[in-house]
Amino acid sequence: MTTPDPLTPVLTKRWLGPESWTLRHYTELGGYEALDTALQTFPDDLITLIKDSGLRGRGGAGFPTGMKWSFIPQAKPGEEPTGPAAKPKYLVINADEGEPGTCKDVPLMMADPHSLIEGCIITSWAIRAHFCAIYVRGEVVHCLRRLHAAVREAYDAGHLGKNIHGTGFDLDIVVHAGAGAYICGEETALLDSLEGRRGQPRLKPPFPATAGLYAAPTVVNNVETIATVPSIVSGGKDWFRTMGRERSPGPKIYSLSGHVERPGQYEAPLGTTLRQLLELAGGMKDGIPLKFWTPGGSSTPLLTDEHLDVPLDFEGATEAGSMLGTTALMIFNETVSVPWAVMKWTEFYEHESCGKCTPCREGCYWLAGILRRMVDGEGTEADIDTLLDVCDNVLGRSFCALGDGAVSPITSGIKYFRQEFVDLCTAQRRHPEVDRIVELS
Ligand code: L3W
Ligand code: SF4
Repeated sequence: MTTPDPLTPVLTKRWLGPESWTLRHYTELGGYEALDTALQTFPDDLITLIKDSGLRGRGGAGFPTGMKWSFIPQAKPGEEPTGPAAKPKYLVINADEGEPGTCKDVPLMMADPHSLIEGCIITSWAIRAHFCAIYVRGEVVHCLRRLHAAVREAYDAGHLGKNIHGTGFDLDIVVHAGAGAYICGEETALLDSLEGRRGQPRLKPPFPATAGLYAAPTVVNNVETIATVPSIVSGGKDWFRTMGRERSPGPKIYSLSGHVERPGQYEAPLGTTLRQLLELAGGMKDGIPLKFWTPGGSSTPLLTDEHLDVPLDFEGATEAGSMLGTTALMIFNETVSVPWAVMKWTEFYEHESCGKCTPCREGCYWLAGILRRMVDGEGTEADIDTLLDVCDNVLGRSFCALGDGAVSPITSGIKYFRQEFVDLCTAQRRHPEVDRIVELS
């Protein structure tokens, strides 16, 4: 990773150090000092600090973090807890990074696992949890090993376990491996999976904050969100708000992949534009012009070269007709066929649809089938309207966000590049990429 302006290395500042993942490296650079500060702070004051900092969830939805923590039912000081406040509280970290193009949480956990662990301890103190689970995507075995080792180091150093830092506060962290289903990144499917069941979304409300893991109050937050917490405790809300924009403050890890000279993670303030990020990443690969891109994984509608100056924060991306999502920017140059790319993403959703609700289960199957037919040179122009009609019956009618995400590439692809779909149908011949694959096989 390079660090030219306007980068704001907060989360990534330790990544390039030798053995950056070790406790020794983390503490040499001030790690676990925020924990001491936090443990001397009344939990409700910590929640207020996070609320005032404006930190918003980094997993895709941008929900205000402090507000989510404040939903956890707590007994009033001096009163006996009753009802939900009497139940145990849990913290669950969504480390099931599976959104196509998204590659920020795994690099973070590989390079700097202690920032996540310190964030988990501070958050657990704030919400009064004594158990935290980190649910990691099962395929990233190297990351699981690294987390296990870091958690062990933290126990051995007295940052975890009983009587943390002599305060009487107890916390256990368990690192749990998922089994590779994309849907388990949806928070309630993740909870079902963690409880040992098949991961499928639950009806919301009740939200996990009131009925989550084992039906007890649970905060579910993304890795990057929680790893940001120690820096806010150390730096304060005003420092945090010096970065980013009024309603989307702070730094963000933008992951750039595809046709750029230097793909990778670039930490910059929320509101940074693609034009600025491309400069940091050395520009378009081989100078071939940009054609389309996604701001936050394949679930966020495509944008084009008209949108180079859109501020990439929660408001800016939405105003441009997309979503910020996970800030996984997939960049495609002029050589890429939109119908082909859209078909590949739709096949992903067809495969990952959990099958619980009809619009998504059947819709993704038919959408992928129609797109395959088009790419095989057997589509008709009427198929374009059929695609949009099916999308219309999936969007807003599915049980969870996967259905809405699945139609995003199709509707936005047709919105900006309809002629390419028309040309594919009128040419009545296989897409050249199919010919290439047939030749290769
Ligand atoms: C209590 C209320 N809690 C909302 C909580 C809710 C959740 C958070 C956001 O999807 C998006 C999705 C993907 N009382 C509450 C409340 N909450 N109202 O706030 O909730 P929600 O439903 O807006 O979003 P979500 O279900 O968490 C996340 C998009 O992200 N995405 C996918 C990313 C994939 C990854 C990955 O692979 N790691 O992150 C990309 O764009 O489509 O729209 O905690 O409980 N009244
Ligand atoms: Fe499952 Fe798709 Fe329905 Fe979500 S929208 S519950 S993934 S079938």
